[in-house]
Amino acid sequence: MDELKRLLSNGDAEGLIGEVKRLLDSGTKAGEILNDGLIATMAVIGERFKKNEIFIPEVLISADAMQAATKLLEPYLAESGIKPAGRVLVGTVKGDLHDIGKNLVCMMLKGAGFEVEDCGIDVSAEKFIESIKSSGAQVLALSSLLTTSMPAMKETIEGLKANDMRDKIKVMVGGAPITKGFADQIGADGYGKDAAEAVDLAKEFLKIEVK
Ligand code: B12
Repeated sequence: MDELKRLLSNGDAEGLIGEVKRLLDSGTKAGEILNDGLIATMAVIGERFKKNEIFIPEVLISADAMQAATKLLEPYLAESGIKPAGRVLVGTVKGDLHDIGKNLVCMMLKGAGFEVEDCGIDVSAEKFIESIKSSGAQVLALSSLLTTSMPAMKETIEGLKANDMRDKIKVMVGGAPITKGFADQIGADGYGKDAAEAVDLAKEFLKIEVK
């Protein structure tokens, strides 16, 4: 498992895939590879990112490698009946096309074992509501990078209320111009300053122990 951790930390996708295959062949359980190997390492990467010890490019490279390795494990995990930590719907709100931070949030959530549905960019309140209904997500993560798109976060929360859905889903907001004060003001359940905090919030919402 040490080699797997090293390869993921270095973002070596090819090496990581080879190591995951080797571990599976040698009888290591897919759940063990996911939880003790990949997720545990992504948590360390998230912490280092939070402390500014590593930066976005490194996180993106490791997150990509993690996604490739997770894909490989998917059929085994489905077989062993391991349940995902919860389902999160993620999107950049209406009027906003920025998606780098939103993609990072998706990747870190996936890395932490959440099932993630990415609604994309420029997503209207109506589209979010439709997607919540069809996906049964427990958490909604909204991203905004423009001061002009911030009101769309409020509109989305108002839309949930109008559809009697507000108490059925936890809402977190984030993005460069967003603050805790703004999140409180629009009635969001939480604000995260980075992708690692998005994971902490999702765990908190779903009462999963934060390591
Ligand atoms: C890259 C970029 C672009 C790219 C976007 C490419 C893409 N695929 O996303 C392009 C060139 C397309 C672009 C376009 C525009 N941009 Co621009 N863009 C940026 C820039 C330089 C970087 C943004 C970025 O990706 N940062 C890196 C990511 C990783 O950080 P992040 O998004 O903040 O995400 C992190 C956290 O915020 C958090 N997070 C993000 N979302 C969420 C969600 C949740 C739930 C949580 C918990 C956390 C979280 O986690 C992430 C990881 O840590 C910023 C400058 C800046 N400093 O932010 C300007 C900036 C956001 N853009 C700006 C502007 C004005 C525009 C344009 C209007 C320019 C124009 N005149 O056309 C257009 C708008 C288009 C539109 N309708 O959206 C302004 C906004 C100013 C304002 N007050 O609103 C900025 C601040 C630049 C500036 N200083 O003027 N832009």
